[in-house]
Amino acid sequence: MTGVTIALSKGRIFEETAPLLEAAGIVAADDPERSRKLILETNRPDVRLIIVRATDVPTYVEHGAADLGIAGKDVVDEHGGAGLYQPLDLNIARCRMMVAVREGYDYAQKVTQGARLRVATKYVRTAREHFAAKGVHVDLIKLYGSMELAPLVGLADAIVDLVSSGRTLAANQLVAVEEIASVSSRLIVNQAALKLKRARLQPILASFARAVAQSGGVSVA
Ligand code: PRT
Ligand code: MG
Repeated sequence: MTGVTIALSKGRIFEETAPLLEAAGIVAADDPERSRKLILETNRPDVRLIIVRATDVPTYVEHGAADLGIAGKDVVDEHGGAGLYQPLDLNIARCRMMVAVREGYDYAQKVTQGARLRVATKYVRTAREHFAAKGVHVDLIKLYGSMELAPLVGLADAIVDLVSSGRTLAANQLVAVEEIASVSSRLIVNQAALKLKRARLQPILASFARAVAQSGGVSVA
């Protein structure tokens, strides 16, 4: 495919990316929330969008099935970033990666005692690196969703999860005890495509950068 393929997920990423795409002169022909199509044509004959699970975006871009992708820093870090160029923080879908425990659980004391914590999360790599850097021993339990349930039913002592408003934690009598990272969505680019399709990709990257700068964001590389 000589045109440009952009991978993104529906939901909050698509909603917050649509204005940036528009600023780059790219408008999807269908609404991914209504259409069941997984390949969306755009107003530009040389640009198409593919709709994939948020966690799969880096995989499509790494293998060159998509030239560009938009994914949360949480997802990119968990993937590891191999083969990906990350030129731009899009400053959208902002949230924080946090450690949370049940209200009343004395996290600080457990950690200083050198206790072995059971930590449930979808973000196993991120959690492993975080606790290793602190010198805290953890048993990691991989989950695919609803992490907030784990401490309530005794599956884990703590969770590592994303928090934005904090309402989900509060509704489940959990409290955030540590911030691991501030998260926003990143533009990711297949490194080979960047060389081979430079003429097509560079103007799109430049318009994204302009749109982000106008909305107050920052470039990271
Ligand atoms: O939902 P699905 O299982 O299909 O996939 P996904 O959860 O991977 O995708 P999606 O669309 O929910 O999230 C895509 C990206 O949005 C994530 O990778 C993050 O970078 C970003 N983002 C921003 C968030 C949130 N804010 C967020 N609050 N992703 C998830 N949440 C969840 C969080 O996991 C928790 O369960 O919302 C809940 C907490 O929200 P508050 O507002 O109650 O704190
Ligand atoms: Mg979700």
